[in-house]
Amino acid sequence: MTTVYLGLGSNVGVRESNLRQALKFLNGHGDAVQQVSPVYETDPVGYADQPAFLNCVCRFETDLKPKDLLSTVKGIEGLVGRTPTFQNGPREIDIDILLYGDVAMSTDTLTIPHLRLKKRAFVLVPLADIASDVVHAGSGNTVAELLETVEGKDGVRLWGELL
Ligand code: PH2
Ligand code: MG
Ligand code: MG
Repeated sequence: MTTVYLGLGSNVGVRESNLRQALKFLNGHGDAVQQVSPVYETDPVGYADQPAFLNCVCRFETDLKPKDLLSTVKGIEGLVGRTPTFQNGPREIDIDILLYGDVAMSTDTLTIPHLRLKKRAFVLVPLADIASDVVHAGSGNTVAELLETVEGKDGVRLWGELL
């Protein structure tokens, strides 16, 4: 089993239900969600003219290889009702592989750790709630260290708990 951290986000439809459904489907895949961070309401990053997101992070144990995990989370996005938009655009659900054990890898379709993780307060704030001492493979910094210097933390506001 490998410990994986997944980032979840939603800004279309009933955002909370979309996050809950995604976590439910993740549990149904023979693997298990071990921990879920608090949920934050976050200002959109990358494309401003869209509703605020709800974001959270979960810790997930899996035997799936990175590529198979990617297919699995894409399948779950479809089950939750994700419809195609554009890069950084609005979405019913987004599930991103943030960290996969201590793996650092990059292919055409998948980069681990997630490419923009270090720059995104909406990921680092919830990630630090459940994984502050975990090391970001690649940079060697802990999540807590990355959080200290990231910009945009004022756009990330505690919203509540899902579980
Ligand atoms: N996801 C994006 C682009 N911008 N902004 C916020 N606040 N939260 C997100 O989850 C998000 C975003 C692309 O995946
Ligand atoms: Mg994303
Ligand atoms: Mg994504």
